[in-house]
Amino acid sequence: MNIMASKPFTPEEARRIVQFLQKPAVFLNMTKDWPALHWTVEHLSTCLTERVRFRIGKRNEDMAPLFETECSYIEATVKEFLSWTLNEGESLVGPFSDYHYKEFWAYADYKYIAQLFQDKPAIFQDVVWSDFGFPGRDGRDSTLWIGTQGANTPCHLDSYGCNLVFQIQGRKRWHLFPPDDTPCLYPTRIPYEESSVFSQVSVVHPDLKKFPAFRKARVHTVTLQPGQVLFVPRHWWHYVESVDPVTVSVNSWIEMDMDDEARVGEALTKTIVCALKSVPSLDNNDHWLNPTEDRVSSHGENMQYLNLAVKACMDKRKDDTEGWSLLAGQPRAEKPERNCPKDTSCFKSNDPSQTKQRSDDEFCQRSGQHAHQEAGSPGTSEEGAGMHISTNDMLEFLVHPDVITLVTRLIMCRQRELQS
Ligand SMILES: O=C(O)CCC(=O)C(=O)O
Repeated sequence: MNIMASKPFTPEEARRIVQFLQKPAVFLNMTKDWPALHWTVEHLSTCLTERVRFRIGKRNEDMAPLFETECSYIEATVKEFLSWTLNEGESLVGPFSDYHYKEFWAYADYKYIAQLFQDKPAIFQDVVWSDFGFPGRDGRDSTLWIGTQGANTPCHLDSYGCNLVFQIQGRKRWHLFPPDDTPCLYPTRIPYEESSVFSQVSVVHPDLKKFPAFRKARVHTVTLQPGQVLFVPRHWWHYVESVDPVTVSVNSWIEMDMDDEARVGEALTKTIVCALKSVPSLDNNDHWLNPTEDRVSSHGENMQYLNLAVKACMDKRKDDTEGWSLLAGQPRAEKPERNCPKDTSCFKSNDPSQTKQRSDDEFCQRSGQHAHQEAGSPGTSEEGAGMHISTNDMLEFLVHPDVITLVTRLIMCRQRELQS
């Protein structure tokens, strides 16, 4: 029998599911013919011979999440990792020698396959995301995760895109929460990582005295088995734990239209976090930068990044409006694509651009931004052909009375919660 014919969805059908579904889902029988199905740790130990960084954590049942800033790190080959798991740490030499297998877990997480296999590009084709309707998307656009039992990723949401996760070896348990549950998950940007918002709650052993609203969070759990593909919709929170002795998975984040605006939010967050955390002070000497971040960027770099993000958003908005009037009455998906690096051309938000623009305009009017722009004063100051946001502009936005009121309310809410 033709394996392709026995797949439950055509690429077009799978893509539409990914495009419109607002809940997590597991795809079955979509990967039977994917060569990456053979990427077990044994196999990877033969083709991935360079050392990679493993994150090490202690197996325990803490009521606080183990953030990446609190883990240990070692460099080891997959072969050394494999023998650590096989010997269960008995008579060990080498990079894992300080870590008893029964006490610790290890995780080579979030590894860009494009970097791992840069000298073996043929291997990229082992991962066939084109079966999900994303032509040309393969291992080059994916990350690899290799872990032992107990290896976990703290609960977080990804700011950009949605996610397809292919489980290859062993099983992983996913705990997912909808975006509407964000207040119940006590979001934090420390540790700071661009594109990840962490939860302060250890979702498997929550401290309900400290985080009472977590009681109301609506968890969706699934244990992902080898061969299955999990779809994680945009902004769903997730905590992930390996439940078998060895696990391997590969994922790919799929870009979405809304990422442009999210990029502005991320640039703002980075600018504020870096500015405040770079100030020497007694309460400012914690490990706040996630190890996945290279370094602390300067204020100048952050403002430049912010300006680029805003410009990309405005250019897109212009394109969308023009596209809409050119194709009046046509669905947006018909509009010629410009901004997506990959072919995600029909992968659009459900928001018609006009509705979004109207609500943006109303918001601007309410917050006084139109008046500013028309008067040519702060909000956005002119510079050359474009509109440059300066540090003063940014300060003005941040100390806007509405923002200050919201922050005041958040402070008071937390203090009241701590008191009760
Ligand atoms: O597999 C994991 O441990 C976490 C994966 C993850 O966070 C993601 O794919 O967004």
